[in-house]
Amino acid sequence: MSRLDRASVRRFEDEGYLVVKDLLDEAGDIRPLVAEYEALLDQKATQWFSEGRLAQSYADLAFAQRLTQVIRELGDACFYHFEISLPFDKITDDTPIHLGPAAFSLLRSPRVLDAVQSLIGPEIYGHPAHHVRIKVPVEAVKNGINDLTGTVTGHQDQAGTLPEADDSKIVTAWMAINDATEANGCLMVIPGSHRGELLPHGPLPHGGAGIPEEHLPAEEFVALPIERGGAIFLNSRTIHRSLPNVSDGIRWSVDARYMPIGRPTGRPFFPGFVARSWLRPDNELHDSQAWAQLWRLARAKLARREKPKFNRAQLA
Ligand SMILES: O=C(O)CCC(=O)C(=O)O
Repeated sequence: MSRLDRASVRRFEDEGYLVVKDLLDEAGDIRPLVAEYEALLDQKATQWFSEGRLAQSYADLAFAQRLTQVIRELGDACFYHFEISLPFDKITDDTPIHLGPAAFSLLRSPRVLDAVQSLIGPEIYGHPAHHVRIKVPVEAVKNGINDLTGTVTGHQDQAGTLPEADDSKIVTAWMAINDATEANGCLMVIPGSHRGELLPHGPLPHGGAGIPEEHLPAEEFVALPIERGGAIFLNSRTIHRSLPNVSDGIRWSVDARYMPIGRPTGRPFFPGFVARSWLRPDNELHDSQAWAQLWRLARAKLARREKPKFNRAQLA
């Protein structure tokens, strides 16, 4: 059981975020995901080398260096092959997405769901906004502002959904797959900012989208370094960001969102799933193949329709 104690729940409510050390299970949550990604990178690098897109397959490099070299050569758009969600734009039948069993299993981690249950109750819907982010050293990316592989500008997650979800009580669980440090671009928050309104979001002068400088509150961002296996929970109005990775390693995280079952997700074109239900346990989705199929169907539908409006600012 990884339920949160009352003091932690109160801290989350007061501050709009909560840091929980050692939440993930090394054997059950982290190692299967790492192994899945090592195999995926091996498959992709081998394929891209055989297609003449990479100078080498870099099979002798460790995961972090190999991914960094692949992104250095191909650009960060290749990271969509490692991402567990679809982009908002230009979706075709071939748009890459990774729908592996270990990724789905992490979204259903009982330890994460126990903590989420302490925040929103036992009827838990897995919101479709979930991402794998691997921030590579800033020197390896031409476009440093990329919310999967680089800098993430200040924003509130509420801006990433349609207004219909404003009362859906969506909670973000940000999970550290390796140590997140100030040097490699850990998450940063403005404590208490969830008590304010949803601020304007839009394209920013130096790239990306988020809250324009003039609308950011005067309070400082606080860095939240956290070790592998830890998690940070965020209220959907907590302002957060992350800075460039100036280390020579990677920063690897998975962020998922959860909400009470039966409310609008604010992302109606992407599929969610029942993660936990005490009332109707039969509705829980346990099968990663079925989850993958939901995403493939969504992709096929989106490839055949006009670009829908996903959110207010086209932010993740
Ligand atoms: O991981 C990051 O750097 C940013 C994460 C984020 O913006 C989110 O989880 O909403």
